[in-house]
Amino acid sequence: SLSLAAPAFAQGQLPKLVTKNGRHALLVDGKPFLMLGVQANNAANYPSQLPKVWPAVKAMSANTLEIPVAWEQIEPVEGKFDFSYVDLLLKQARENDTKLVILWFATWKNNGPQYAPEWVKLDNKRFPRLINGKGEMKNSLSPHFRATLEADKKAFVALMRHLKAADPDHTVIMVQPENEVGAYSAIRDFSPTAQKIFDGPVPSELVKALGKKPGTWKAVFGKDADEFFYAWSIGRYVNEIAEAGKRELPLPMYVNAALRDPFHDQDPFTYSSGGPTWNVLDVWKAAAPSIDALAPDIYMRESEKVRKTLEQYGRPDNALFVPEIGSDKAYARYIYDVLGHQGIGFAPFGLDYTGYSNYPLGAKTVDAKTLENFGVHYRLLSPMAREWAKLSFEGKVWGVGEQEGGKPETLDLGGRWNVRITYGEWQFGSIEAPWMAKAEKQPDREIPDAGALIAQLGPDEFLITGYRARLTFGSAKGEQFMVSRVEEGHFNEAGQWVFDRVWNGDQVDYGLNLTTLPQILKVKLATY
Ligand code: N0T
Repeated sequence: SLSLAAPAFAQGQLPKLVTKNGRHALLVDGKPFLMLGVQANNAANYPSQLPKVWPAVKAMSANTLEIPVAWEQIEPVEGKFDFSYVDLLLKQARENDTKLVILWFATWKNNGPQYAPEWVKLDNKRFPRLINGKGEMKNSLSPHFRATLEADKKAFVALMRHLKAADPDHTVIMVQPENEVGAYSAIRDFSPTAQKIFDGPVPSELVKALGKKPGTWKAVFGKDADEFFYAWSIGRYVNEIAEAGKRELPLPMYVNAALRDPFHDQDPFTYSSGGPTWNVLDVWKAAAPSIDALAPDIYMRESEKVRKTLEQYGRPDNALFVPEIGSDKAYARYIYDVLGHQGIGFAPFGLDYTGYSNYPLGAKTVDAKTLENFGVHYRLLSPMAREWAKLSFEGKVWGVGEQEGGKPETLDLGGRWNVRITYGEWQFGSIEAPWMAKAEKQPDREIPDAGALIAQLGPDEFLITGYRARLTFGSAKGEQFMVSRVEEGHFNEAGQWVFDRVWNGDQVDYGLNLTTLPQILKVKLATY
């Protein structure tokens, strides 16, 4: 049986991403941690902007801030480093009791080198850009040149060395080298240097990893050769940087992906080719063993697409982590799907008061209401975040966000039991019952915002929580059964379960109605 009691924290332990029996946990202070995160806007990485960031982190009850550190700001002049922003960021994160994920914006920040220092991005000779298949030079640095890799690596190593000294308590829990790597309007680099490598053999590590026969890229991968070659090339480049950084301070490192269509093949010319999209995850796994996770940035609102993406990235060999998701209300309920897929963290993008919003990807405006769309879920989850992370790592968990139209669904809870999840119900009766036909509809149901989480505590015992959802347990084999005890409670600071009351009567007669209140229930089922 699972113990929910948390052992004492071990301070100063290095954060670590661990895998056991195909399940994953991000260990912070030695114990599984659930990241309830938020990512700051792209130009929030300056001392002047931080006061506009922390109030949003607070308002959302986030426990982690993801924020850029730009190559141009730490090495404006080659070889001269300035970590004053990093130091201020660390100090303020500690004061705000918030963990950090550092986003290393360097060679690639979405295809381009805008965040590279001028001495890099204006020196095309020393740091060449790529040439696409049409012979056009694009504003994206090529991964095939040593000078570029060495320069980026040197700066990243300096950053990690600095963190090692300046952050002994590990306020920084993860690092993201680069951002949404890959190239737009180019499948790969076709420059003579690149072409020469492309015409050579596929490296034996990759041939072996994918169970292929040796040969040239074209011979081994056919129509996928250009993209696979580029994914491998960028993967090796990022891996070398991550590996060198980890030699200074081995924090967990992940690479985020700008996604392609999750269901269909899409022309790589139209997305960030070479990044870890679902079709090249195995190439990336082989290319970048120093990268702990490949992580999807989700800017698709449809639950079908989101769920497919979570399946693609949550694998026994890849911890599911969503470092970016759109910032408006429609995305908020996906926290439940991410946790249902045993995700280790979740972070909407661009929620701060620096004055930018990325509609139509995310919200039109970023204000207190926008933050609260996520805040309601974070406030529900934060008191039990450690316990959830532990249950997710060691046991069986399920979770779903409301689908479009409040479509009900039934989850199989491992054989004996199932649970039907319905939305838009009043607490009494059922909207599906004819005698309820005259009852009003629940208000504010146009944008799906509900979700439910279930964790198995024992053969016939479950922990449940959620938001605006009704959970009705059932016997998978049609046995006569009853909900024998429903205990409402909460977790205290030490992670121990505190009993508050037993739900009975109206509270259980029409399923278990999770409302907008932060409710956590332990449910026991029995046959008779
Ligand atoms: C994201 C963000 C930021 C379906 C956009 C998303 C962030 C970067 N890029 O605000 O720039 O740094 O990682 C790209 C989405 C592609 C379009 C998807 C259409």
